[in-house]
Amino acid sequence: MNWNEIYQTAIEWTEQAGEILRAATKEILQVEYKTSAADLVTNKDKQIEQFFMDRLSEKYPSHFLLGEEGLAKDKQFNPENEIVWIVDPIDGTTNFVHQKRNFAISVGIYEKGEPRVGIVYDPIAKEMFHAQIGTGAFLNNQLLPNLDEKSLEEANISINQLWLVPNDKVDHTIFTEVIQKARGTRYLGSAALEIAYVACGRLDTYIDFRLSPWDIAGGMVILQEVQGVMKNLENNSFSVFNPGITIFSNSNVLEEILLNSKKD
Ligand code: 2AM
Ligand code: CA
Ligand code: CA
Ligand code: CA
Repeated sequence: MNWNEIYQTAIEWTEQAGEILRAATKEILQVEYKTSAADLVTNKDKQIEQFFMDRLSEKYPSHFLLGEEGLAKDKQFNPENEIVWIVDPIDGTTNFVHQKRNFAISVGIYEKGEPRVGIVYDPIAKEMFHAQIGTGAFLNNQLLPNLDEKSLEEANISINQLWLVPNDKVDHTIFTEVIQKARGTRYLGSAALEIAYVACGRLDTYIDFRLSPWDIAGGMVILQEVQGVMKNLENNSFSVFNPGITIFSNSNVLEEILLNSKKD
């Protein structure tokens, strides 16, 4: 398996897909609801997933595609045995529709369940975060340094509104002390970009639940390459296929978060 070639090909395709999305921000979008009024999908989500599907079946017909829009879901595969491209065609669809920025294409390539390549591309900012396992992470052509030592009081934490107010999805009190002690909180609305931002130090931690493999598969490889850490608060064994309540973080900050979070 020529992983350098796969890595370069994935970057090239993601860049081409990004051009389609950049152009799409000037067009009229077809927007539909999926499960609720807060859960949007556009014709472009499907078009980009199809773009990856077409190219994969031509160049790497033995590789599988696991995409959010499920276009290839009839093709059965076992992630433990195969090479799978885990693709989120637009991560941050709400931002894509409302802001026309702050969204990304996320691609993670895994072999027998092990991470190999990760790409998170913001086509508006023209920021390509990319990594091949063992060879460092990059923002465009710049090698990203390993994350600095940091404390919670110096940390910016990305966390969404459900951790701040009572709701029926999560115990919103788990991170109250963490939020009180942190320097600041942010929430961007694109999981893939938020993980990439932790990897380049713009954020120090990203906390979320309800994540799916395509939200995190690309970012995880990038974060791992700068010695960032990932933790599933529910079962302690992190897997891209079962993320649960997950913390993506600078390692020192994670230690303090665990000391300051309410666990049962
Ligand atoms: P998406 O844009 O690809 O759907 C903020 O909403 C982040 O959470 C985005 O990365 C979004 O991905 C992801 N997300 C995952 N599940 C979601 C859901 N059920 N509703 C809204 N966003 C969801
Ligand atoms: Ca979605
Ligand atoms: Ca997503
Ligand atoms: Ca998506």
